[in-house]
Amino acid sequence: MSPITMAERGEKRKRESEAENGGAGDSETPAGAEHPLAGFKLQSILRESARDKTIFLHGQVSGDGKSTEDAVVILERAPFQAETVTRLLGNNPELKLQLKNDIYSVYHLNPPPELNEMKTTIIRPATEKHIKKYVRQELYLIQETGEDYKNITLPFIESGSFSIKWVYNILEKKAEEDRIVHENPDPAIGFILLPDFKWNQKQVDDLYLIAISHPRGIKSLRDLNEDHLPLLKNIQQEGQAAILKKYGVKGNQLRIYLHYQPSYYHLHVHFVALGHEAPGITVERAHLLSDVIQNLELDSQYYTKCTLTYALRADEPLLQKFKEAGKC
Ligand code: DD3
Repeated sequence: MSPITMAERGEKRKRESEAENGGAGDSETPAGAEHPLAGFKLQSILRESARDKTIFLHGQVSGDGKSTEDAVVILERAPFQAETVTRLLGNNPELKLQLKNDIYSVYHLNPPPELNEMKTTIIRPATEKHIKKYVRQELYLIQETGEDYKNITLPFIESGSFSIKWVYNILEKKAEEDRIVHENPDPAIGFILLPDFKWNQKQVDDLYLIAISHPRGIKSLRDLNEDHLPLLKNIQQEGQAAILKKYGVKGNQLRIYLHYQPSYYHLHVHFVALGHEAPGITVERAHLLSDVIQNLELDSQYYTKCTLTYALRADEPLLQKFKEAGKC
């Protein structure tokens, strides 16, 4: 679908939804069947950040027929692009003076719609877990020993319903195939590199890609040993080369790391612009791929034996398991 068609469709939907909102209220309209946020009713604001220019919303949308569905909607103002800033300023009539004092003045600028984009991420149907995830919570550090992992964390992961359908969709080319930047199809040392959801691909300042391993069943850092070195080195080398080729960003300007705990239990590696302070780059969560490779070279069992420190939210079931075991 061309961008123009998408924009036109968006406009059409907007008019229809406005008509709907001005009308009888709950009545179904033809647009209601298609619009991902048809009949959106705000339930609560889960979180907002003035600094990040984001807001996380919980609401209900009309599902199939008469039922309603929970949805999480994340709105985020898009970063500026060097290519369009001149267009933003050049004799723009929508520049309204707010105050002037000496050499200082402040204006309100109303950008043209195409430069006023807002990234909108929708999760629907959203589960209780999705909804809770975005509410701010007190955090607590866990010091997970190798034994703790075996006795507490692993059984918890195995008992849980952690759907990674979206990961398999990518690996099986059922979704996002057109977004793949690089693929090594080898079943043992292969992976797919593609832009993460968090990145709109319009500026490299906040470049963010993920490498998803073709081998399945490697849940996290804890499962890695020397057998995985060829896979990890491959991801590092080919990932860097592909990013240099496509985006012109060199390997020494990338922060390449794994999360522990990860947000999904299938081996993946984050490639992020060094200057971008992405969430999850904190010392208690990010493990540099180069360090991981070194540690495994020193000791194949490094990650089965070592104590890993990470933060858990107050309401997380895993924290409860550690409490029950008298470990925190
Ligand atoms: C996710 C972690 C997961 C909410 C949100 C994201 N990159 C993804 C589905 C497809 C993707 C990702 C979970 C889910 Cl916003 C809950 O991330 C994804 N596709 N991070 C890409 N390319």
